[in-house]
Amino acid sequence: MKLFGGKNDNPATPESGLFSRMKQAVSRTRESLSARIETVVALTRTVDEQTLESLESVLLTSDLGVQTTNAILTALRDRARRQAIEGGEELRTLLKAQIRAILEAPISSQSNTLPPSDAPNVIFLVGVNGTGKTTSAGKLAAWYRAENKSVLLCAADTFRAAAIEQLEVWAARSGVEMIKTRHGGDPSAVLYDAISAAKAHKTDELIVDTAGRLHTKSGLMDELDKMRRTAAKLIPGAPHEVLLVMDATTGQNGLQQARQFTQSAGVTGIILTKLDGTAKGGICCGHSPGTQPARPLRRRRRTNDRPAGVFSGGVR
Ligand SMILES: Nc1nc2c(ncn2[C@@H]2O[C@H](COP(=O)(O)OP(=O)(O)OP(=O)(O)O)[C@@H](O)[C@H]2O)c(=O)[nH]1
Ligand SMILES: [Mg+2]
Repeated sequence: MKLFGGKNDNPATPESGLFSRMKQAVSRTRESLSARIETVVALTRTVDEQTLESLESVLLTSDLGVQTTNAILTALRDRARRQAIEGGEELRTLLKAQIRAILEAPISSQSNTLPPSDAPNVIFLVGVNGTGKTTSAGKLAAWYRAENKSVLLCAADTFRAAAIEQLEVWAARSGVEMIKTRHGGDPSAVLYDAISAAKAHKTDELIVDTAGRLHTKSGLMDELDKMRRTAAKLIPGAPHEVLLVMDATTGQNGLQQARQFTQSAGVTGIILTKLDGTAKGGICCGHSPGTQPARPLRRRRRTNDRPAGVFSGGVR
């Protein structure tokens, strides 16, 4: 079975293939959080302190984090003091409203810029080792292809053995071209070539796969900075998106990762991977001072149907 289907598959029906499978995959995480909440709500006749404590424990063990859980519980307790919460049904409605308010809060700081209409949208995928950057580059390429966009992949992970070949497989699966250099080559040089090619061919989306790096290693973070400067020199405002690829099973530790990458790499959004595993998903709503929760990735053309599991505007 082909993961993405052939390049001639009808792009008008992406739901039938990859995307319905992606929705299915992440549903386990959604069900895990909902099912846990449901166990509290379903048994609730009257909402008392004991109910709220049970709910608190569910939210904490679902990776929402202490600050977010506190914010939700404070609002619920406040409401219960002013006007009794009638029962499980009302508690569910209030909780839903709380979580929605967190996810829909306006993004406070800089938002990713849109590229000029004749320039490629340059997307960097960054993150620590093994989170799913290359896999996500392949998935994004397939997603844009299904939307009839022209896509170019840039193999800027010249560090890890076989990284270039790995992306090459994804490029072939998605039916898109790829620009590469030799193993050990300068990532900024291959990026320069890729942007030049994307500009010359008026490519819509340039997706740049970068090497995994620890956010604590300044030399490696400097390399990312050099890539950002190279992109900006060729297209003012580029990269237009820097997506931090995070393994959802990382749980709350991911926040620290996100904060540091945001500071030094100008992250504009987050891709949460491995939601098909044991991730509880609460990290999507997790936030603390100086950060914001993840939200569905905004589309350049202002529509609203990215593949499930992709989030943007995450931690700022
Ligand atoms: N279950 C699951 N596995 C995934 C997902 N995304 C990536 N993987 C797996 O995670 C492993 C690492 O994925 P890569 O895409 O190579 O990760 P990377 O961030 O590019 O890794 P480095 O380049 O080495 O830093 C591979 O075995 C992938 O198949 C996902 O959403 N779900
Ligand atoms: Mg990789």
